[in-house]
Amino acid sequence: MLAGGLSIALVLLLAPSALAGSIIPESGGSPAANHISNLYTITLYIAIVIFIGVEGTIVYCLYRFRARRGREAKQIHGNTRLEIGWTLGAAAIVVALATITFLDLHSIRDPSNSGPGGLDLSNGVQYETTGALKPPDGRALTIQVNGAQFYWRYTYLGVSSNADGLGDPYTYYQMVVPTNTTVVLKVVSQDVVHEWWVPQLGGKVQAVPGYVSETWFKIAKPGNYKGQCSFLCGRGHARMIAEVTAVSPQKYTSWLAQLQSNLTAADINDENCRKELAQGNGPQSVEFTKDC
Ligand SMILES: [Cu+2]
Repeated sequence: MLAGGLSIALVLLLAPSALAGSIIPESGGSPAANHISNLYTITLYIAIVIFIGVEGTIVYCLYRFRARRGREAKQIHGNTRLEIGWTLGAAAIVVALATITFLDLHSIRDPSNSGPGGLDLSNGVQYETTGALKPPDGRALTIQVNGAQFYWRYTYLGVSSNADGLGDPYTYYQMVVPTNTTVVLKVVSQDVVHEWWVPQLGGKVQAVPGYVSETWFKIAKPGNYKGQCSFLCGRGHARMIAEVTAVSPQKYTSWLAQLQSNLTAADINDENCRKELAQGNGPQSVEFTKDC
């Protein structure tokens, strides 16, 4: 009996770390992922207790009531009290799990406000999210995630001063975000259905052509969080890897300014090349800019 109790305690103790990433989802990056992981852990604990109880009873009965010479099995039919007991017990477990899940659901789905030390969005109307998903104070850094065969492109919305909204800086593969800041993602696709998933930051979100799906995360500490498209989207699907890099708000601001000036410089160069081409200077001409 003591050995049984100890082994149950050991399994319960080791389960989360041993099973993290396989049965229990990865977490640690963002509140939503942590809540998802907690729900799985609670369910797993209950399942382990039930598993050990049922299997233990079976093994005990096999031993205790095994066939012996001269022994005759008692002929019984049902046990109303037991049957009502385990029906009510099972129902109570299901109701408890459903209640816990629904109580926790809003912490997974709805963004919370940015934490102290996050990116200053106080005067940044440009960062304000306009979709359905927003934190209570309405301020979140909004980034568009565009799925395409076979890459992810991230557009840092509201940064450009262009009236048409075009000209916002963008990156491929790696998304950079500030720590302690609520980031709302607007997930879109330009060809087929893709699925954005960085396990440590939260659940999966489908990128469906013609629709804008939203999700959010808030990363407490700097680091890299790896992800991958999780919806078979064609033969290059396996190459649709993603990375979210969290840096301090100061680093983020200077990184974004650098990105913007790099893109502007590339645009000016592009424009010059086009002018030279229009003047009849081709790549073979001496005047043609080297960088074209
Ligand atoms: Cu894919």
